[in-house]
Amino acid sequence: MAVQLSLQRLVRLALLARAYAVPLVSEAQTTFTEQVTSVPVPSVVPHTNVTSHGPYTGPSPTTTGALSTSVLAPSIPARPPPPGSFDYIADGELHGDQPAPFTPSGGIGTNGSAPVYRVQSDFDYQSLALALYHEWIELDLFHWGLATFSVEEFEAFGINAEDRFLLQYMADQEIGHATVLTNMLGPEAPRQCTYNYPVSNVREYIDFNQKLTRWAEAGVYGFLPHLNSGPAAQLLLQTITIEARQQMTFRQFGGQFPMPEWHTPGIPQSWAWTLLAPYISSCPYNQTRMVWQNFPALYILNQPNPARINGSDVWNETTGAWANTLSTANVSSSELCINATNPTLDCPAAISQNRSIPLSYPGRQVFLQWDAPGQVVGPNNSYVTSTNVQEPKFAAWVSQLNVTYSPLHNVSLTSKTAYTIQPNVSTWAGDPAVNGTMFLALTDIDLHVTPYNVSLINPHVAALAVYQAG
Ligand SMILES: *[C@@H]1O[C@H](CO)[C@@H](O)[C@H](O)[C@H]1NC(C)=O
Ligand SMILES: *[C@@H]1O[C@H](CO)[C@@H](O)[C@H](O)[C@H]1NC(C)=O
Ligand SMILES: *[C@@H]1O[C@H](CO)[C@@H](O)[C@H](O)[C@H]1NC(C)=O
Ligand SMILES: *[C@@H]1O[C@H](CO)[C@@H](O)[C@H](O)[C@H]1NC(C)=O
Ligand SMILES: *[C@@H]1O[C@H](CO)[C@@H](O)[C@H](O)[C@H]1NC(C)=O
Ligand SMILES: *[C@@H]1O[C@H](CO)[C@@H](O)[C@H](O)[C@H]1NC(C)=O
Ligand SMILES: *[C@@H]1O[C@H](CO)[C@@H](O)[C@H](O)[C@H]1NC(C)=O
Ligand SMILES: *[C@@H]1O[C@H](CO)[C@@H](O)[C@H](O)[C@H]1NC(C)=O
Ligand SMILES: *[C@@H]1O[C@H](CO)[C@@H](O)[C@H](O)[C@H]1NC(C)=O
Ligand SMILES: *[C@@H]1O[C@H](CO)[C@@H](O)[C@H](O)[C@H]1NC(C)=O
Ligand SMILES: *[C@@H]1O[C@H](CO)[C@@H](O)[C@H](O)[C@H]1NC(C)=O
Ligand SMILES: CC(=O)N[C@H]1CO[C@H](CO)[C@@H](O)[C@@H]1O
Repeated sequence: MAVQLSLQRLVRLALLARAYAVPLVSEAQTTFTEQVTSVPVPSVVPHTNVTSHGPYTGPSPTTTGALSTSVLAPSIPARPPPPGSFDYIADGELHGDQPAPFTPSGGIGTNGSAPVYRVQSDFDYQSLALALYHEWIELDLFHWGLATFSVEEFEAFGINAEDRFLLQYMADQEIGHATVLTNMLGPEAPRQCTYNYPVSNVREYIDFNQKLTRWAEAGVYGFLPHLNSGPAAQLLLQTITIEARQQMTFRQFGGQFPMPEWHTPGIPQSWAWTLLAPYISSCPYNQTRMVWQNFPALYILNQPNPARINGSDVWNETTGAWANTLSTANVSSSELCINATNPTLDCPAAISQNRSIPLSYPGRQVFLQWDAPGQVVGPNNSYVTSTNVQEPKFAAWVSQLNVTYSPLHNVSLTSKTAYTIQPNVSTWAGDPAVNGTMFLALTDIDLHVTPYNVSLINPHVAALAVYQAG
């Protein structure tokens, strides 16, 4: 009986061994350690460590401006919902025959066709190329910080050796992200560029990372459901969820509440490109160009400063326009939250930090200044800022699921200044909409847009910034 059993077992093991091409170690053994099956590892996209940083100083570019073909109309008209949008009866019952057991009818890309992971339109190409430009800058930015700042400088903000390994790991994640996007774009995919970063210490660096990953993330959410290629959207989705975790990690490194909102906003591609391009110094000869618009810069003159104990008590404390990242240059040591001894006011790196003095609040007067269009920005200074707007009249607060307009006051077209009042709006009861790392645009009209059509706002945008609401 015992012999029979062990024979059966040996036969089973031999079959298993053949299936996995694993030799049996010893016939006498009744158990064995299955060897790990190896499959070929796909290579990553060619990349190097960017060695040059700083503003572009080379010759005037041979090509300027966004990529374009024939432009059919100045804007896309708003239309009613497509026919049939209200036909489906949402009553919890099944309304069609099932294509297979346990499978409801409907869905897109569900009929068994083999997925093809490639771009399928200009919209897809330009959107994924934009996302790739972001992955490349992040790869360099995360490495650059580790190489630039000392251990002591990181540790002064509570960012210890294990945290710094996480930063290194996040850089490595970008290699995978750049690879998957490059593979879906093909041989003309944008390559690595050189960059300039508006930071001079660890605190400013962490804030820039926190803001950049937010607009990179929100930039993808804005186009993901509009891609022609569902398979490409699938892979990008499984990439951008990592970006979202990085954004939260950088808020945690900065001692900020990790996610003071219930939803993450989506923004148009031209907004992400507007915010990104100024930090790209030069790109290789032949780099694939972008179709997207570069809007003029908006300066938040009293941009809340998360490095302060009282972050809203500020004037002109950013390292520049666009990202409007925090500057610690003129903050006295006693006003820095990193030095606070009261745990409700301090801000070393942590999983979560309560900030008992809010960075911003409904009713706050926000002072604004903006640039005229016609400035060269981006790789090799080869893109030019533009807007259709003659006179901005509103501030559009783009946060969570909402675009909320507040009127501009004291608009001066000569000094290009105005102020507005932070609106008091909620997504749902209990969730103030304006919070976290979000976006502020100046517009000429208060066009009603919602998350799926927010890019219809573009012809009305005069200038653009990141706003640090919480
Ligand atoms: C870039 O530098 C990092 C160290 O910061 C190193 O781990 C990595 O291997 C380098 N990558 C390349 C492609 O040289
Ligand atoms: C399956 O769906 C795809 C679109 O996802 C479509 O192009 C294709 O024709 C469909 N195939 C069949 C057999 O219906
Ligand atoms: C941009 O500048 C870089 C560095 O000077 C140069 O190698 C590249 O050819 C330039 N690209 C364009 C499109 O002019
Ligand atoms: C530039 O791009 C074109 C096609 O886009 C390609 O044929 C050519 O080889 C490229 N030149 C260089 C120097 O990379
Ligand atoms: C924080 O600063 C704002 C703006 O100056 C001020 O109104 C508020 O009273 C300050 N809060 C505290 C707790 O000091
Ligand atoms: C803000 O600070 C910068 C740099 O110190 C200065 O050039 C600019 O004039 C200031 N702007 C305002 C509105 O105070
Ligand atoms: C810091 O303050 C000084 C004077 O108080 C001013 O000249 C300088 O522009 C300020 N720097 C920044 C970065 O705001
Ligand atoms: C953190 O903030 C929340 C909301 O204001 C408050 O209910 C809670 O008591 C605070 N906890 C600590 C430990 O500060
Ligand atoms: C933003 O969120 C934080 C964390 O929940 C909260 O303490 C703060 O009061 C919020 N700000 C506003 C304006 O609601
Ligand atoms: C707005 O303009 C009015 C009238 O010129 C002036 O009295 C007021 O002080 C200005 N407000 C601000 C905040 O500049
Ligand atoms: C904010 O967005 C939610 C979800 O779309 C919507 O229900 C709510 O009415 C919006 N609030 C405002 C003030 O626009
Ligand atoms: C007084 C004091 O504690 N100053 C510290 C404030 O924080 C900075 C940055 O961590 C330190 O360099 C100062 O020594």
